[in-house]
Amino acid sequence: MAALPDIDPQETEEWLDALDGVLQIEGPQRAHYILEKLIEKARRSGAYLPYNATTAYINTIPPGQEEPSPGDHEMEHRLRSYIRWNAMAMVVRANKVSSELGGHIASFASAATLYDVGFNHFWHAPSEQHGGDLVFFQGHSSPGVYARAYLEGRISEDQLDNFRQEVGGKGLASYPHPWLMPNFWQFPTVSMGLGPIQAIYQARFMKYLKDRGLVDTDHRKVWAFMGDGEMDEPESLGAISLAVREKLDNLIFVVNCNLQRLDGPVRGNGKIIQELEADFRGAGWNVIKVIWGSYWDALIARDTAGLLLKRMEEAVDGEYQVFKSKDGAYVRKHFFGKYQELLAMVANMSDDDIWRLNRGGHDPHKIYAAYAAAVKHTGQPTVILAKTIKGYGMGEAGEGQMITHQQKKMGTTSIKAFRDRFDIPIPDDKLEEIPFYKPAEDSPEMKYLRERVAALGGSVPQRRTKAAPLEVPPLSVFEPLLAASGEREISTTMAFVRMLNTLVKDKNIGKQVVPIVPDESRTFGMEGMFRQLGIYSSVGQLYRPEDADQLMYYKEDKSGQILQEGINEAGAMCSWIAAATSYSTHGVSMIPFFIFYSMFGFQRIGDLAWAAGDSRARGFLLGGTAGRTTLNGEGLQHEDGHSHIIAGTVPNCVSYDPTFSYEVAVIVQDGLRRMVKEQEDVFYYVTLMNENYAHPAMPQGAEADILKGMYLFSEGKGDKKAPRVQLLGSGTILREVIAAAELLHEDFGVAANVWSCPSFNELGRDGMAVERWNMLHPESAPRKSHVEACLERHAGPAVAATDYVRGFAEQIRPYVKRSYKVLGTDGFGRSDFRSQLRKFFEVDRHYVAVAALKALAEEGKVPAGSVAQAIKKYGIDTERPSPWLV
Ligand SMILES: Cc1ncc(C[n+]2csc(CCOP(=O)(O)OP(=O)(O)O)c2C)c(N)n1
Ligand SMILES: [Mg+2]
Repeated sequence: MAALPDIDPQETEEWLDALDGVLQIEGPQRAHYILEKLIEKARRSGAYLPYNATTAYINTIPPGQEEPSPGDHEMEHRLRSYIRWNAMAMVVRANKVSSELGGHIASFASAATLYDVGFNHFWHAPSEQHGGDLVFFQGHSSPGVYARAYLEGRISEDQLDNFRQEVGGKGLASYPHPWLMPNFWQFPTVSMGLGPIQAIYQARFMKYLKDRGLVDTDHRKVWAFMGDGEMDEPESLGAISLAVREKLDNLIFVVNCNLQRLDGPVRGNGKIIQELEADFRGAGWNVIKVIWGSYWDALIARDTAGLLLKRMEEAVDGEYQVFKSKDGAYVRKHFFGKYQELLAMVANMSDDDIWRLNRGGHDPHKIYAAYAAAVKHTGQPTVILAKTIKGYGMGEAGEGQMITHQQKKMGTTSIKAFRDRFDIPIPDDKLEEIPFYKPAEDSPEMKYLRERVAALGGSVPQRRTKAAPLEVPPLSVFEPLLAASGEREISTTMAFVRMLNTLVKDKNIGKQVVPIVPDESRTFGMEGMFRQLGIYSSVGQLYRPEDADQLMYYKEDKSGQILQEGINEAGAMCSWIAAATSYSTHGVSMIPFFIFYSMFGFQRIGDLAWAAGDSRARGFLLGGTAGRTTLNGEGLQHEDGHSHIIAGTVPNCVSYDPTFSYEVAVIVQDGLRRMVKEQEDVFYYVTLMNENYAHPAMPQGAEADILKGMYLFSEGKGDKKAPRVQLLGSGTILREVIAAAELLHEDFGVAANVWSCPSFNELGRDGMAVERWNMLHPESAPRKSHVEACLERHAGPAVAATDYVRGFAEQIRPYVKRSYKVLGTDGFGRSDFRSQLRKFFEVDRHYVAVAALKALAEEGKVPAGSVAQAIKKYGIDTERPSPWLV
């Protein structure tokens, strides 16, 4: 607007007068209608009027329309001041002892009022009357949340003094970690961007639970707090359009716009609030800007010529930061001083008065009005953009300063100024200790605090650790998968889909199953489920699908069970986390199965998988069409040879690479038992393949060893004198291993046992645990790892081959306790026939046989010549470069 000249002010005035008339007599709705009509008319007449998603740099809610807070403002101010003090004190005290542990003061200092208004008036704890609101706290504002819990009597002084000392379980977690404080924190947020995107999908999942008649989630809100710097993470903004499409009016984002991130300003040369307004408004959110505090109201009311607004819009965030790091005189000179008229406007204000001109995010009245409007808003999600000051109250120790984010120390002068500014009743001679402050139990403040907590049904945050256990079907219901497939050739993906089909029909848990797909159902042969279960859509199906006359048509339904997330692994993972933690957040266990291309799983959304571990998620992740050489035609970006390695790094992720349908059945059934019945806080990652082959029947009694990760699949043929070797394998490469055993027997008279190892990861963990125990109990009879227990009665060197990098099977080397050769698919994948790829990566039957012969030759069990003979016989090129180098 500022760029367009006013060529006829009188005409402008006439139009504005007319609008004023409409506003006064008929109200804003009518004015909006007329304006839209005018714009439409202009556009239809061919005028180019670009859409402008930003509004003036003032509060969205004008003073006259602010809903007043019913609270006792004096009382709340005092309590908030104590919380500010204690939050600061816990960090400064910890850093007096040693600066090793860190902590943050400035972020919560800027957000204290934003949290306080929520705690006092909006956030319901789970109770008989209310399901509980869900709050995603900004991770590094955790000291403020602890400080409030301390006043509420939930946390002791001793715990505050053990901030960030988590070892031993007595201290407080650095950030919100359900893993470390399972009764307190609900959502891990500190990896920037994961809070916002998880909050969106949580709000959506609550609508899903309601629409499916599983949980009444009405009247519950999801509140997500985030930093303005955090909004630069693609995850923060990447899913905001879903929130609009799904009309998530149960979702409220609060962006603390303190204009700074860690290194410096978020948008020194621009305005983060205006930029975010355009992003969110453009996506269709209800945007509420809380820029200026009440002390500005009178000035803004007098700004009829719009010069103050012009100055507000001219100043960039870099300048706003500087203003609040200085004083009133500086603001007078450099902000108002730019125009004589503005200087005149503040002429009768003292420098202190000017300094008191507050920002919206520090004004409880403005914040209350924004929150009240947000919770009442229907049909759209709301974002509140609140302008604050980073390091508010820290004074010369950091307020508005570049370094403030990492300031963990405050000198005595700053501490004293802080005490005076917030009126904390601590005498001068005690300041040195920076003691925590809590009013007497029978003080009016503490009574008020208890009343507020009681009115909202209890304390926030709090986390449930268990839900009612569900009855899990016995393994026998999957009988068809345990028997041999005979002539029929199927893939493990097909076996899994059959199992899922049985599960969704189960009368005890069928309804709890949540199949989640990122536009990949047809790839996995799951399209039959579209019609059978329906694809969840909050509006049902507003069109007749193209394939409506087909048996398995594309059915969208308001009570649909499948979550079809589109090409969006991160969003789908967030839906999965919401479902996988439903036992805790909603008190009802759900059983999510998220099936995705394994390459676009852990590698793509690994940080969310890590957060899922922290969240104590329970559910199944299925890496479909897995394996470097098994998903064969897709090439380098698709063919996964390392997702198991990443899965193995998440401590409570149990992962398997099964070969046969009975292994899939045993693993999934036991996973259900552990997660849904026993309520263990683990989740499962299972890789599934698309290679079709015949499946044998389950060997008698193999279940327990399948779950441990290794069992004897077949004994080697040959008499007592035959050289012996132990062959290990997993996934489809196990079939190459089985073939190698045949070759070894037929071509070289070697007796090869074949061990199926559905989980090298679990074998590795078991081995580590046993080795550790033995080290610490030197005088007890040593325990044996499962690998050792399996192999001890079977002589001969061992060879392992998988469709994953060597590191996968290498994990068990210390427990094999004999010569051990490992083959794997290190290197970039590529497209070709499976047989070509297995040869390329040197994991096919011929390489397994050669590796076995080499191991036997090294031990003198076969002549060295037989290795050379095999190389020649199997046509192996000994001079080709290593596959991981080409
Ligand atoms: C993914 C990720 N990257 C980097 C960090 C490190 N980090 C923690 S806080 C912070 C700055 C945060 O700035 P902002 O989001 O504006 O929050 P404020 O503290 O200003 O409220 C950074 C870079 C992180 N926690 N997560
Ligand atoms: Mg910030």
